[in-house]
Amino acid sequence: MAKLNILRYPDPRLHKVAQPVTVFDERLATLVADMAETMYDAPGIGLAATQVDVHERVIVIDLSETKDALQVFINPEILWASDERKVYDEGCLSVPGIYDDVERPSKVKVRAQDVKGEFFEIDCDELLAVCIQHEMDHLMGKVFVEYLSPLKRNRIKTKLLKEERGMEREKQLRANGRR
Ligand code: K2U
Ligand code: ZN
Repeated sequence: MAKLNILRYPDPRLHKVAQPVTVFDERLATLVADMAETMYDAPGIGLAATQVDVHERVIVIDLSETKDALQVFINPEILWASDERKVYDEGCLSVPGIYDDVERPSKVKVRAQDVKGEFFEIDCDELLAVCIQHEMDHLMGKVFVEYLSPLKRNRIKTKLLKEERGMEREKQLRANGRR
């Protein structure tokens, strides 16, 4: 297994639309395993393939305290969403350190395939409903900051670009032996 690099907003690759998975083979199983390892290491409770620069419709989620209840959603689609909506203070592994309120349907019914290609349906509520919708946005090239005001989004973009430049400078100094 391998830890994969998680793209950081505002990397343009986060806005690519993922393609459906058509071949359920060892490569896919390895991708799922690598995504799970990357998610647990981050740590996070969900991860979409888009975030690791793989533009296929693959999501991993684990809401368990013991981190031993991995859920895999391949080619997920929402069959039904409640009229009732709830606000959740969302974060994102691609937007580190930023949390803000996002309103979404409180319940969704999702159809997806497992890693072997078998179809299943699941009724999602509470945190699973929030997480699956957040991840499915990623597969459509959408990052949660796009639900925020342009002012907030631009401030987040500026902050993360400044951090990125600082990390690049630090890496350069270490490479030159000056740190
Ligand atoms: O897409 C991601 O970056 C994964 C998110 C999943 C998530 C987003 C919003 C709300 C719930 C889940 C990361 O896991 S964000 C980190 C995190 C960790 C624990 C609870 C909530 C968010
Ligand atoms: Zn995210």
